[in-house]
Amino acid sequence: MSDMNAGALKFAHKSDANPSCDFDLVIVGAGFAGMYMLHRARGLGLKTKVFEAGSGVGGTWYWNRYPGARCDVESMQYSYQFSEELQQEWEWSERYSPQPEILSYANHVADRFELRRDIQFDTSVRSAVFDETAGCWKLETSDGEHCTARFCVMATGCLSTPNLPDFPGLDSYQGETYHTGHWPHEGVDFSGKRVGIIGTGSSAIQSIPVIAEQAEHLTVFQRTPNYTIPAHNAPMDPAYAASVKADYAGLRARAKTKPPGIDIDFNMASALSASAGERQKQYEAKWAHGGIPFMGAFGDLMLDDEANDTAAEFVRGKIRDIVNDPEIADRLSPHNVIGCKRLCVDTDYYATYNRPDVTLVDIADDPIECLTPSGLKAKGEKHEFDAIVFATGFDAMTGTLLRIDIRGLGGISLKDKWAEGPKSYLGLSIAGFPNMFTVTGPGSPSVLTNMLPSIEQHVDWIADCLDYMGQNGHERIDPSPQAEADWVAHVETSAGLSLRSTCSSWYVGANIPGKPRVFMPYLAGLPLYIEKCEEIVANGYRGFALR
Ligand code: NA7
Repeated sequence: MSDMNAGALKFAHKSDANPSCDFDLVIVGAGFAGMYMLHRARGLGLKTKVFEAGSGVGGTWYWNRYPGARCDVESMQYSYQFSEELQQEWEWSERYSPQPEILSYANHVADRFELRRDIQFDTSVRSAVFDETAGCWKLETSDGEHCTARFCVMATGCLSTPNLPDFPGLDSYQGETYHTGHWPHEGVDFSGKRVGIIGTGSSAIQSIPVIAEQAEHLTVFQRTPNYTIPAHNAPMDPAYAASVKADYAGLRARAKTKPPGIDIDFNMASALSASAGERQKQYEAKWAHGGIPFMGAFGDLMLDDEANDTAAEFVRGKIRDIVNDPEIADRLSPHNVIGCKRLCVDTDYYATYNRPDVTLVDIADDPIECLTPSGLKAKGEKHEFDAIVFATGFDAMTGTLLRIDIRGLGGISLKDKWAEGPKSYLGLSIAGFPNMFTVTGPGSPSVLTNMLPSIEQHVDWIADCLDYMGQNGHERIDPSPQAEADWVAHVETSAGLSLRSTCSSWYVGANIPGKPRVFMPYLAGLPLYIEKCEEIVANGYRGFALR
């Protein structure tokens, strides 16, 4: 069914290049990255196997089933573009897709391209060790199975290892507990229950209004208030969907020219040069449009504190307008840089605090003391709950990779190599770990962009590289330590140019105790990143040792 690789050259050397390996390629993870990698690998004729910890495809969208879970990128853009037939035939029902629909889409793709036969579900990879003599990656799975592969692609996702803080007394709590990132498949009915939720990040902001509708009482424990912009979600406008489909290639091409890889309007004018009236008009228009494009209101919002604060103050004004109790509105109002932590996109979040059955507890200066058998203790007060929801985020970008015992040349472990922060070349490969690739790894734009186009760009780059190696008889690829160090320095310099790197977010690992504080994603935007990737290829894979 593939219409992408119809004309692709077959991999010249296949497994006969190294008959001592069981597979040409092992892919870890069957989310959107792993699925597309498998599809491309098949087009190259590679003998490929995928290991997936879940019982189905979809990765993050398989696990994150909390009430209200929804993508914050519009449906028409949060989808694969590698197959024109696929993007023409799939119908999204809402402006922003809910999790179940994204998961249905992932399953549809798996069926349509017959991916399942090469995916082993319910299996995580425990270790991956490079055997220098055989030139194979040796993998061990959670079942104690072993296999070897010439190449290994880590498609392990950026938000796939939930963070459950080590609250004192955690085990003593007798009620139900849930983590937004690992939600029960059968769903949860909170009717008639007293529910506590810890955290006010994106997952909490999406789930709080929905849980509040159900629960007898909901208590929200907020450590840091967050900015959120209304989604104004609605059923998909058929005329809009048709207009996109009439020129899908045009939309995709425009998106590639924008830093976040999303076709949205950016006003490059300075907020500070505009009059107060012009600013208000522009922010109102962006608020009415909804979602992440709010940050495209002015060109200097992420460059200048004063400019940023004009947008922040606008949102604080909206909070004051929406929330009836001025004291609660004040508690909900963030005073850090807007857009520094990932901007949230919501449906009725602030208005939910007008409900008599919702309580906001500010724990900014007074952390949760402990969990108790019947609830938790905070600010000296005991709260009793039938259920506690941990909306406490993820060990993002590196957490999943570092849970696997990955060892490269000389037996060096990735954990040791990354002890002071992740180091990679292009976010795609790691010096000393030959023939291993990461999709949307640290050092790539990944989480700062629309993930699906970024995933496709990475996978295409990796697949083209494997093809090139096959055509040219190369056995091994490894970035040079110098090229890697230069890229790490470039990623760091780019981060320093934006206000985005100035706060304690999961982008810098601040949410995980002991995690090195390094701004992990590449901040210079997708267009520049693509340009650099292409330039490196055009120069004979500059920075890589190929042999
Ligand atoms: P986030 O954005 O990391 O949010 C986690 C929330 O949990 C955040 O409000 C944290 O407060 C809070 N948190 C974490 N640890 C604690 C402890 N120990 N005590 C109290 N509160 C805590 O994760 P999400 O799942 O909401 O969203 C992740 C991404 O998914 C999001 O950016 C989108 O890309 C989709 P903090 O802010 O650290 O003070």
